[in-house]
Amino acid sequence: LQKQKYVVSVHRLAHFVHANASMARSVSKRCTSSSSNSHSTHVAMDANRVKRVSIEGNIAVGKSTFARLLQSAGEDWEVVPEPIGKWQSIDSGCSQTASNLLDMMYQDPQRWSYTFQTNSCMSRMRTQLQPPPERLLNAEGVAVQVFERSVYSDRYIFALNMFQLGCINSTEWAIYQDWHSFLVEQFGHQVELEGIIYLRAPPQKCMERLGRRGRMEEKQVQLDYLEKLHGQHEEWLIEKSTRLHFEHLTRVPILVLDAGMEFEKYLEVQATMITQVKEFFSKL
Ligand code: DCM
Ligand code: MG
Repeated sequence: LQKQKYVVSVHRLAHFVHANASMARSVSKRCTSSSSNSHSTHVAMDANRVKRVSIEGNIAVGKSTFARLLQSAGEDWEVVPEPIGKWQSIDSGCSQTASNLLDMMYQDPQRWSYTFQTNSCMSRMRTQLQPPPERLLNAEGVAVQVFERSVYSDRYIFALNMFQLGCINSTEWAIYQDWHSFLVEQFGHQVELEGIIYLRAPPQKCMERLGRRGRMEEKQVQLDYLEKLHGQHEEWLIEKSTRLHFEHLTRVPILVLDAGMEFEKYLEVQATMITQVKEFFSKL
């Protein structure tokens, strides 16, 4: 009886996932079903799935600028910005003023890094689960949802870096990794990516751009912090030496774009980047 109950609930879950997701995007062959005749339907549906790609890169490398460029270049693409506004304004319920967790984290990283990383990853999960807009579902060409960063950079760049710096202690790190793996596995195909674009630039360039954009919370950020984050990106996306915990992530294709140039200013550089992106998307 127990077993039967389990089977029923798995089927219910499968139905629930299907009913919800199929309205928005197709359910994958890798998702939940074990019955062989639904397999072919899922394979066929998978081909129609809106592709999901994240833009990764150091702080102030130009992700938002690049995202705007993408948004204006492709009608079948939707850019989903990083939910940074939420981290700057946490509604604490009881007090009148919202707290700025981004600022608290930079002011006192030992105290607030774990809390910040929990909150940023949680809000990112929500963002990454957002169904694509209607127009992408009816797109003629390759429809792509482009996310500014992902639950993977949250863990393998920022949280890992904070742990290595000693701002997240080993107990917090164990807890973080535990719920992160649990959530990613639970949501499965819904949070998987089909591709990653890595905007790569020397940390010194990012430092200049960070100074220019002048975000109040980032005033104390030093070059050596950006160098560490650069190293994390290189280890994950170029050297591939970061230990990953999700099999699909080890197979995701990566497009590396040189963001060392001031691409905001040069139309030819932008055009070349867009051509590379189009080619990359067409193969996903
Ligand atoms: N950030 C962080 N940890 C994360 C994600 C982001 O500390 N998991 C911080 C780095 C930047 C800001 O949030 O200060 C995002 O800015 P940007 O989009 O320019 O990288
Ligand atoms: Mg940004």
